[in-house]
Amino acid sequence: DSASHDDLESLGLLDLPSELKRHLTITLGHRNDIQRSQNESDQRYLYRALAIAVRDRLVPTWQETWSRMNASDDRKVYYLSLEFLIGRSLTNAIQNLDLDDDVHEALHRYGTELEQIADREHDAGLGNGGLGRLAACFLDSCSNLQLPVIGYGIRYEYGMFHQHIEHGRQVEDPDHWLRDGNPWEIERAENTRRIRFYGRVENYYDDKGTMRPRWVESHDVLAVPFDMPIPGYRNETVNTLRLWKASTTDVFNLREFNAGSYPEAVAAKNDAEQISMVLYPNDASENGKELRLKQQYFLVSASLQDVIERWVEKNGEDFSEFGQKNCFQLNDTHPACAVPELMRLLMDEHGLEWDEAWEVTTRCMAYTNHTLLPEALERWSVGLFSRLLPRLLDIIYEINARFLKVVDQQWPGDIEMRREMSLIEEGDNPHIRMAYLAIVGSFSVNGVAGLHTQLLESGLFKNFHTLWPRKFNNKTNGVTQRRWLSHCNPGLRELLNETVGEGWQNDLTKIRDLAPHATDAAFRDRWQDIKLANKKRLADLVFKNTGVQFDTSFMFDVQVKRIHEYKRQLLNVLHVIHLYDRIQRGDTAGMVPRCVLIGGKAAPGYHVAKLIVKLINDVAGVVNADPKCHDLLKMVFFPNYRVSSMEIICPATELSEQISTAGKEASGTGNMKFMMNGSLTIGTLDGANIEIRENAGEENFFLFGLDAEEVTELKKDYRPNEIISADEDITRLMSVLESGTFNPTNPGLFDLLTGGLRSPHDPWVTIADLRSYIDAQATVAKTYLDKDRWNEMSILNTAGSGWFSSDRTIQQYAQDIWDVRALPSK
Ligand code: DL6
Repeated sequence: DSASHDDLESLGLLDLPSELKRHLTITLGHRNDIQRSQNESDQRYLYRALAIAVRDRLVPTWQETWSRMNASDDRKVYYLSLEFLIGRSLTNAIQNLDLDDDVHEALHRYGTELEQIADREHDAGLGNGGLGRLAACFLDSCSNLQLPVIGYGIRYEYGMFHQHIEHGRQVEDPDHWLRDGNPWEIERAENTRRIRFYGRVENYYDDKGTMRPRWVESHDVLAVPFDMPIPGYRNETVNTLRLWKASTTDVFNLREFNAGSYPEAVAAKNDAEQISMVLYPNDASENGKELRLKQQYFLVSASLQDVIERWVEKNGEDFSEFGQKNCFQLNDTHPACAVPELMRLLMDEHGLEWDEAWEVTTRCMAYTNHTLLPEALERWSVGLFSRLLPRLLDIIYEINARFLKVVDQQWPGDIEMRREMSLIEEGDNPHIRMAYLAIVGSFSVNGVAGLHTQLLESGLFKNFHTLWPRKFNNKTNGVTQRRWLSHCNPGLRELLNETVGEGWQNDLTKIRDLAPHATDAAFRDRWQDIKLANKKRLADLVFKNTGVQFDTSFMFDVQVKRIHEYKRQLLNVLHVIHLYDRIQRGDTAGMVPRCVLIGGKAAPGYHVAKLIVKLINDVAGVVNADPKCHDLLKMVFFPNYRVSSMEIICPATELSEQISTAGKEASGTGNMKFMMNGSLTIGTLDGANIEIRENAGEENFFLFGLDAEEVTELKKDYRPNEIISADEDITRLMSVLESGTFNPTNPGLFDLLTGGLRSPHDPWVTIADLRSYIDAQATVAKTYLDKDRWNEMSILNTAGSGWFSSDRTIQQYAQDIWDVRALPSK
């Protein structure tokens, strides 16, 4: 145990097997004597009892870390994010506390194993994809590095929807992940905050006779915090993720009640609670819905009030050092209201003047951009803002007026520049540009991979970069090797421990030492055996979920991520159709048997993405039913892809598909998980793929396609139909697709997709990259036939993955942006 035996005893804790029994029988009141039971209900009880027993062991360190942080005068960081895609907590906590042996012993008495019990935990799916999972990896790294960082988010009652497939189509089911309770959270009702909405702004005279604005007649909602522990790796540190739940205010209730409107009072409760009811399931398009803006402001206001209250408790009303001692990292523009909200709190609640408040605010706000897609850039209608957050709108107008003076100094008399850079997009229905608000209010703006940051500087935010070049910086994403290698790939973990020592779990640069072993034949065999065992595990899961039997001697070719046109799952499908067509024609020389797995969720309102899911399923259906394909090709759409499925998928993958249109994927993080686990990448020069290729070595990466500049150039005169007719393979595969092979009873079903591919206006230029992709896939096949070469390349990919640890990313944030140091435990 991480705490010593004496420590545990002094806290009244017994050894783990006894604690498990106690929680099972006393805390949860379980009636049966569980003996070798495999019954579902017993296993759920066991999960809950074990989770509580493990959590109890985190609590003392958690309290100590919190006090250590509060006592310190060093700068602190708050990671504000609408999403934290945590996944499961039990196995993570067991690993970080080094409790594996105790847990094994405790469960042995009930005739079961951790793997089975861990599977009973619902994923905490409080995020859509990359952005939310990045936040979770970052918190893990902050704890690992003992940095004083608190995560702030929303405790959604319903997380990311469950996806199931009916007749090849995605169907969404609500994800009530809290239905069996959440043993990992502790409610902190004493830190409840009050959040205002609606109402109006009026002026009044304060005690000094100065006229000041104030927000009145607001409808208030309460924010109740629930804390989740974020354990560091065997380092006596447990940081906090504070998630806010919305609740009604008693006063609001009572007012209605006194007026004799009991039902209305209860309805009001519902109204308030709606704010934290459900996660918006769009990962790459803004929403514009009032409830979404409420969520954003709710998170921001509650979190800022929380930080300010702790500040005032310690420092009184002196805010002169607040900016130096606190830093808020805005995870995309979703929490960008933090800029005007901090101004409001400092001025209206704590009496600062504009200039002081602005000085403080711009010293502590930092903004991370995660997308170049124009449809994902948030803009809020001024009308909605003025109704919902009237006081914030006044502040935004004032920020803008002052900012436009700066623009005028830089570009005197340039009206067009003022229009372009204004925080308000003018027109019949004016909108607030949230990214611009975040840039103006922050001291740091960063992109998430080298190419992405370059494109922000030279494109999307060019004018801002010209004005403030030093605000901009790059922080290439990373993922935590503790979840994405050590935990999910136990076979490889043991081999790495043996080969390079255990230090890589804390310092992934050490994994470099693996490289010399790539040429050792015996080592390569062990490497391949581990992959094979992982492939078996995945094949079982695929069979359980789809009924399709994957052959583990085939190459496992995988693309898992949100379904989006720019990520080009369609390109992958076109290649499968090409292979299918070759098999039909008996042209199979040099072909390597493949299992192609595609998984991911489509936003419920994204029609084209949902049609892509249908196409994948229908192509898979035809391929898997065709005896000619039996020895050469299998395909599945993996349903309900989520964090816990990736933990099985990435260790088993041999070929990682990273095939977005160059210039569109900001970074990608799945690409890094695959690389760590020894997959080879087939990919474009996009996002972090570029850095993956540099670190793996060009010869260990299958590159294809146009680069970002070439894509821009091509779009001036793009003629996909000419490309199709000039290429025999492509002509044939398009005709297989368009002749209804996959939709015999529903002609025209996929016309929207094929029409898009053939359109000169296809933004994703899929056809332009198809030839190059098919050729690169042929090189993949050829390489796979040479087992030694393939395993060598695989080892060199893992060996080169040190750069992609989120520990490295977080060290860079800590040094270059946050200016914070570790707070070591005693
Ligand atoms: O930075 C994390 C992740 C990147 O790896 C992906 O490339 C990017 O698509 C994703 N961005 C979003 C966009 N959301 N918004 N806004 O999820 O961020």
